[in-house]
Amino acid sequence: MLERVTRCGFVSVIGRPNAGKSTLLNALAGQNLSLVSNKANATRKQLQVIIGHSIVEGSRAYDVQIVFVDTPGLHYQEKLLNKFMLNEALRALNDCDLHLYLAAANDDISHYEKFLRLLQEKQEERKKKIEHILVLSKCDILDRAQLLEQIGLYKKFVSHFLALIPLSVKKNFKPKILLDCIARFLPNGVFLYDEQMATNAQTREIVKELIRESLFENLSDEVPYESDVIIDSYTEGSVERICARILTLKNSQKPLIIGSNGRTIKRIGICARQKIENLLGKKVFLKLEVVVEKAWNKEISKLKKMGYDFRSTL
Ligand SMILES: Nc1nc2c(ncn2[C@@H]2O[C@H](COP(=O)(O)OP(=O)(O)OP(=O)(O)O)[C@@H](O)[C@H]2O)c(=O)[nH]1
Ligand SMILES: [Mg+2]
Repeated sequence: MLERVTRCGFVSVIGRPNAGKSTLLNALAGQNLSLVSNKANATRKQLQVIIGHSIVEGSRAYDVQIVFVDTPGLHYQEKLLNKFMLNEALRALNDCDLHLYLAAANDDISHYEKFLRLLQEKQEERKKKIEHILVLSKCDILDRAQLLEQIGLYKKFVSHFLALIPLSVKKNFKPKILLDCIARFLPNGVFLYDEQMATNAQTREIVKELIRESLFENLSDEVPYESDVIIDSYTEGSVERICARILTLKNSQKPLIIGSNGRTIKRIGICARQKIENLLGKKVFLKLEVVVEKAWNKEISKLKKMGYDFRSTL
């Protein structure tokens, strides 16, 4: 008879912009909770995705609650919003029990070396070892020989990581290998969240992200980067009624979002509505409005109103 023990811990998903962090979490959750884009720097703030898993070690069975923390890509820019984003990533590095560092399979290894230097600094500051699993993401973009070569390069850092896991979310994704590995390294403890919960985020926060995802899909250049979304009202019913405002920085961006005869905003609306309907499994009425809000991303107080609240970290 196996003795049953519970484990629970926070696991950050950290790495360079576009490494596939949010895609991995959506694949683990089996639903699109986190914004994904082929454009880098899409995720702006932390999002928790909660996954249950079980492993057996010796005579014990462990039921494990893994609270993944999606983070913005590690990047250094002077703009206030980018500083907030970096802060979010570093905060996770301070707060979580374990870290998954995602390096895209074709990434230059110098970026991982830079991450190790960052870890070293944090460890000295906190006088505590900060453990991570190295995940080589997007392995489908390399052939077998290239992948083995790439893994070979990382092997010289073997004393720094707990495990190296190559994976692709797009091809033969096997979550068990990754989840088994994480479960081994989390502390024993009671579950922090209800087992039914998939995320700690409120539905309206995820809806905001799905609308932002639609902006990334339908707009080019800097417009999605200089835009954000506010959910003005959210009324539940047989049809969910959602009114949202798309904020953008400059007068010249408003016509780009609306498009000639309103074609672009209509496309954005349909795209976002379908994503929200998929998430909620019910019909949605979505009303979008575009407003120019100069400097929405340039002052701490304005960022806070948009849900980007600088908290003490560093
Ligand atoms: N080929 C391939 N593409 C992937 C894989 N995982 C993610 N992608 C793509 O990589 C791009 C970036 O994915 P995201 O999940 O948004 O990356 P991210 O690390 O969260 O990016 P930021 O939030 O900007 O830091 C998207 O176009 C994904 O479809 C994979 O396993 N294989
Ligand atoms: Mg992301």
